[in-house]
Amino acid sequence: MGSSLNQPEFDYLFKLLMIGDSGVGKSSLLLSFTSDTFEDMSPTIGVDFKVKYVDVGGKKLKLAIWDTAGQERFRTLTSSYYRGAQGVIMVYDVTRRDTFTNLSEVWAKEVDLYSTNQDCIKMLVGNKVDKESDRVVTKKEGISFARECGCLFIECSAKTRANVQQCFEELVLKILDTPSLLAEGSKGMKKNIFKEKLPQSDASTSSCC
Ligand SMILES: Nc1nc2c(ncn2[C@@H]2O[C@H](COP(=O)(O)OP(=O)(O)OP(=O)(O)O)[C@@H](O)[C@H]2O)c(=O)[nH]1
Ligand SMILES: [Mg+2]
Repeated sequence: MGSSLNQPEFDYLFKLLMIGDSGVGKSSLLLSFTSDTFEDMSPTIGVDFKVKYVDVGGKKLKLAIWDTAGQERFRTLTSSYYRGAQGVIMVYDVTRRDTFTNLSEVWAKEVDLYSTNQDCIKMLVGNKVDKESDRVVTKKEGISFARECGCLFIECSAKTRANVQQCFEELVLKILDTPSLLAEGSKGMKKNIFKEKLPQSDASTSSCC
């Protein structure tokens, strides 16, 4: 019964950003997380965006997940998407070493440069662990790099969906554990519009332009 009309739709809105080289599986991970499916995808053009509602740590969360293009020609476009993100997911492909080395050469630098939340939580993700026989980047190397740049770390597979939910959940739990990212003024403001005093419903008082 309890009508949802006077209940806030969610407790927090978090903006998450996915970055990493082209072909590492960012869009596939996002699809795997939001739709429980895996299909062959075309490279992302510019940026894509998906919303998912989750219950984590006893909170109702709205996740706005920005999936950026890894291709170099979109790099300048990508920088503006860092604004206000509480979490950044840096993805590499465990079967392609260049995607791993580019994390320190390119992606970690971008995060430092463009991130506007200084406490923004970073998650390093080694994807495609289903291709174990083609693996060239060891788990130990991933852990070590994550430690170096203060990231969380997980290995997963968008294809088998191994660890995909955990990846997003662990990131979100850490955000929930970071007071500065929950504070009003950050983009993760508690959504309170149903509790806010609404202006008098008098058209003449409207300040809308
Ligand atoms: N075997 C395997 N293949 C994967 C996995 N994740 C993605 N792929 C494949 O890798 C290719 C690239 O995946 P995308 O998700 O498009 O990669 P992306 O990082 O979004 O690439 P851009 O949009 O160009 O930045 C596709 O052919 C996927 O099917 C995985 O976990 N395992
Ligand atoms: Mg993509």
